[in-house]
Amino acid sequence: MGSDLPVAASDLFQPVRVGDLTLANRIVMAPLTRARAGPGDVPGPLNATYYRQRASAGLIISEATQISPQGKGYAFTPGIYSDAQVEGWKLVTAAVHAAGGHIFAQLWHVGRISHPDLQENGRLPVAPSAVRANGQAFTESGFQPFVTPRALETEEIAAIVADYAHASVCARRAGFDGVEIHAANGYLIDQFLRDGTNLRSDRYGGSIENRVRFALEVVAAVTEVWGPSRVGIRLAPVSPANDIADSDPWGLFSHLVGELNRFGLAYLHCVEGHTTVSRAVPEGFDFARLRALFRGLYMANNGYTLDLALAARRQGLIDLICFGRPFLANPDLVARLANGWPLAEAPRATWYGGSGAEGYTDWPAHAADAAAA
Ligand code: 8OZ
Repeated sequence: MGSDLPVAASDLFQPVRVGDLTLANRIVMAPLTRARAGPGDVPGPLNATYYRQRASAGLIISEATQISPQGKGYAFTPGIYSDAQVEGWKLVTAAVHAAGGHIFAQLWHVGRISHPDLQENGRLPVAPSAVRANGQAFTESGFQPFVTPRALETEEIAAIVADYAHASVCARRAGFDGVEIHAANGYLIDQFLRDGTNLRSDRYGGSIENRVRFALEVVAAVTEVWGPSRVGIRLAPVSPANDIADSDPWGLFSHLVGELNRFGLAYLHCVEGHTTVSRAVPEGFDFARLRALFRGLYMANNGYTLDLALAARRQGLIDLICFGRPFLANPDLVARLANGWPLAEAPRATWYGGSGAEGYTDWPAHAADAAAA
């Protein structure tokens, strides 16, 4: 990921104000599911070490973290709703802060992207409508096909919004600097947004105005707890991840972004293209136009190289740059990019699961690597 462009001339490596926070640089560690939480979906000391090692990022966004037992869709992902989880996350936030970093919690409800084996009492996962996703859920006994979810009753939706508020309070108690609402990648909020998964006829379905209602209720509830300048939102407007589809992504997301402007959020985080797969953007959608519609900071993500990020920053297209995969095997990614040092690559087998340091916290910083050689 070495650069042909002058790194020193870019402000990507300079401090930046985000709301009332000053971040050390504009480089953000993306939310990365690692599936290494302990019993009770509680983070522990090893997770704290992992995040501390990466605290030179201007901002860390935590791995996606379920807001309730119902919001869980993968084995071994952490939660942010129980006292034990709050205590576990305190280890993480204290470690990141001691290393001079900042960290937001990513708030997550998977909706239909789950399985009865991951739900309390083997219940069906819930979704806006009873539309099954193609694909498989990662459960403790391996991959299992998704099931047809149960469509939420109108009266149940307020309780899920309240779960977002409760998780927001837990994130504050746990010492996070803010939260990011995960509205991307085909999970519950995205399922409400899209006409491929939202077939409702109540006030949460049908028109674009109705389909964005749940997202905006969640944003209102979370900003009520945190204040808007400590809340970001992640969208993936053109990604088909988790079998999500919509007939008019531009109409939908340009409207949503216009509505988000009412809140004064810390940032808008966009997955540009197909999450982790490609940066291709279908005709009719334009991220530069979306960014121009948003009154606030724009965080770009998905398959960026340093050169792409430098160029996008120089053209005024981005405010913050989010790197995911490169942070897996390069805890000191910021220094490696700034100095043109080589990057390590984490084999896919190390991405998810595992209980020890291997493939998780055993990636050395470049200087340590060089000293050992
Ligand atoms: C990869 C594996 C499991 C979850 C997302 C939270 O797509 C995820 C995720 C990614 O946003």
